[in-house]
Formats: sequence, C-alpha cells, structure tokens
Amino acid sequence: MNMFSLEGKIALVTGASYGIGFAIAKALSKAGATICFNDLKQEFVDKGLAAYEAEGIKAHGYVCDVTDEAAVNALVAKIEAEVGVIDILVNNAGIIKRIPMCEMSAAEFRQVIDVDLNAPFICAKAVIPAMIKKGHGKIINICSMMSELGRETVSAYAAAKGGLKMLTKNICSEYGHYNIQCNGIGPGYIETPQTAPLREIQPDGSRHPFDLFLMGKTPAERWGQPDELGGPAVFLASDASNFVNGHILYVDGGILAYFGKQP
Ligand code: NAP
Ligand code: GCO
Repeated sequence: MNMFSLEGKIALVTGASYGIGFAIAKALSKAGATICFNDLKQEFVDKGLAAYEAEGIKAHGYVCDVTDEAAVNALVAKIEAEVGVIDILVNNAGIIKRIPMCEMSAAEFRQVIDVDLNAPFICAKAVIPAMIKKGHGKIINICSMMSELGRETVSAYAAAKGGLKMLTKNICSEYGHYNIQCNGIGPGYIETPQTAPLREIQPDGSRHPFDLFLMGKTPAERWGQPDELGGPAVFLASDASNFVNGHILYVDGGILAYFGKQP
C-alpha cells in the first residue's frame, strides 16, 4: 500500500478553501502530503485554514488569483521558499456561468475560459520546470461531464472543460518523458456551492427540475459527495499511477455510461 503514500510530498490545490478542492486536499493530506492552497480573498483563505485545522491539517494558505500569471509565479516561488518544491498540482479553481449562449457576452465567455482553461495552463507552466529538475511531478486537472457532453446554458464552461481535457493530454505528451504524469478527474454532479442552484427546492416544495432530470441520467440515482473524489485524487497523485498519463478519470456515478432511465 506504500504506493499510495504521499509522505514527503508537497501539494498545491488551487481554489481549495471549500468544495471539491478542500475535499481533495483533505484526502491528499491524509495520505501524507503537505497542503498548500489559494483563494481569491484573505477572508476565504482564513476560513479555509480554520476548516483544515478542524480536520487536524496544518495547511498553508495564500491569496492568489489563478488567472494572474505574475501572481501565480510569485505564489509558486513563495511556496518553494516557505514550504518546498511542489510535487503535486491540482488545478481545481473554477467558475461556471449558466447563460444561454446567444445571451452571453463575449466578456462573460472569456471570463470562464480564463479561470477554467487559461489558469490551469498558467499554473502548470509555473510548476513544471521545478518538477523537471526534481525528476518527477503530478498534475491533476479537474475536468467535468462537460469535457464530454454539452447542455443548454453552459457553452463557455463546456468549451473550457473540453479544452482542459485536451490540455491534460498535451501536457502528458510534452512532459511525460520527464516522469511528469498529467491526468484529469472528471466529477459528475457533486453537492457543492457551485451546483447548489441546481438543487434549490422550488416554491411549491418540489425538487428542482434539473435535480429530478439528473436522477434519471445517473445510474447511482444520487448526487456525488466531494469526499468521493478524494480516493481518485490520491491514486493520481501517488506512485500507484506512475504509468497512467493523459487519462481522464470520470467519477460520475455512471452518468457517461448511461443512456438514461427508460420512461
Ligand atoms: P466551488 O464550490 O464554486 O469552488 C470553486 C473554488 O474556486 C472557490 O474556492 C473559488 O474561490 C475558487 N476560484 C474561483 N475563481 C478563482 C480564481 N480566479 N483564483 C483562485 N480561486 C478561484 O466549485 P466546486 O464545485 O468545488 O468545483 C471545483 C472544481 O470542480 C471546478 O473546476 C469545477 O468546474 C469542477 N467541477 C465541479 C463539479 C460539481 O458538480 N460541483 C463537477 C465537475 C467539475 P472563491 O470562493 O473566492 O470564489
Ligand atoms: C451544470 C453543472 C455541471 C457541473 C459539473 C458536471 O450546470 O451542468 O454545474 O457543469 O458543475 O461540471 O460535471
């Protein structure tokens, strides 16, 4: 089981004050990794540090906008000086805008692409040189069902997450010979603040129409929990996956395998 150990490893999980990033960082910590994370505001970094402490985890928190290349390079340099060279990068920070495409402005489209696709490029580019020097590295990009499927109102998000799938494969192709593995995790529908609008109870007390629709598209017939992404993340961050590269591991309760419940 040592192959799943992350003892002595340093992980940067972006946007990990709460939600999926927090759950993944918790799992990496329990496998032995030292956790570094960032968020946009000190208020959220502080809340995140308290949440990690409540789990018995002494995390390192930093304010950093992942779309700002200079800030990301400064963050990586600060972590290297204060904690050590980053062995594991989890590109988790992300946003979504649910707007019909023809009602979405180009600025709104660009904002989603900036956070969900340009930022993972910026962060990966910031950590790869030191990974090459160290002789190993793990990059995990948080993809989505929308890396494979489209749906109404999420054009920018789907374009970004589809691009992130291919960026994952390209980092694998370009840096695999330096013993760097770059893989993706594609969560299904997970209970976090990002998806809370899709689970809102309706004024008449009924479940959200999308919530009910999703149950018919998910063999597990339930939403996923953030903690259910922890095991897949530990696998992709550890020596257990040293010959797994360019792969998107879908953690979706079977959605992508399922045609949908028969009427
Ligand atoms: P969430 O609850 O909305 O959390 C997103 C995190 O990213 C927040 O901490 C947010 O910080 C941070 N963030 C956003 N923009 C940032 C920026 N420019 N710089 C730094 N941090 C930034 O989302 P989630 O549901 O945990 O999702 C996490 C990742 O999983 C995202 O990439 C999402 O696309 C992906 N995903 C989610 C699901 C799902 O069902 N929930 C499924 C598939 C994939 P603030 O709090 O300061 O805004
Ligand atoms: C949506 C949801 C999804 C999830 C996730 C599914 O509006 O369809 O937000 O996009 O966030 O990406 O894998």
